[in-house]
Amino acid sequence: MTLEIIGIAGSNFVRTVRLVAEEKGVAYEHVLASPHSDEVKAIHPLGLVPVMRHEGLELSESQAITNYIDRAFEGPALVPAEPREAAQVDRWVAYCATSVDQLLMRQYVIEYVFHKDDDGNVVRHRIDKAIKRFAKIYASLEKGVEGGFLGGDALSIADCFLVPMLAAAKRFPEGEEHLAASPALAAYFERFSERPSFAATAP
Ligand SMILES: N[C@@H](CCC(=O)N[C@@H](CS)C(=O)NCC(=O)O)C(=O)O
Repeated sequence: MTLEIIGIAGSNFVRTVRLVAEEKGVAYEHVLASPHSDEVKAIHPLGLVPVMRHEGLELSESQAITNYIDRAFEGPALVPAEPREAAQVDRWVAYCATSVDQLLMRQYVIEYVFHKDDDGNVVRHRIDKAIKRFAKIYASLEKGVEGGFLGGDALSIADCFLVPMLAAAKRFPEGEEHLAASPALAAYFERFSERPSFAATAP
């Protein structure tokens, strides 16, 4: 049975999982379903996307899903076999899925897209609070991609976590400015955005 990746196209974590499938060359069906829909709640206890189905296996949590796809299917390994190299990938995945996601997605992009005051304007003080921490996080990512990819010299799952968030933040002024001011990160993003997987998963 075909791998089913379930969730909305605009979710950074759904895009992460789809990027991993695309980069592995794994055929999959993208099933559109909203967070908290019955289909999603049947797999994730809190109704969060992405969730996945494959040959009787139902799985939630993007880190578990990406590792499953990497291990279960043929195609280029997206986590290195060498333990120290794998540790670097694990470290950047954890950092992206927690700290980077919290700041860039939850406290910034979602503020711009979903949270408006009674007049329909963005809540400026909440965005201003988030962008105070941008310099530190973009500097850490700038250093992280110095080997060509995040945490190493080959494409890995870590890149599939980072790129959707950079793309989402770039849609808004401060995200675009901080990316442009980070030369290695901007070049990395430019290179990745030319990959077929990037176009195939665009929201
Ligand atoms: N730890 C989860 C987080 C998933 C997550 O936060 N998904 C968001 C979309 S990017 C969601 O479903 N949000 C709905 C909500 O928070 O109510 C994972 O890595 O899969």
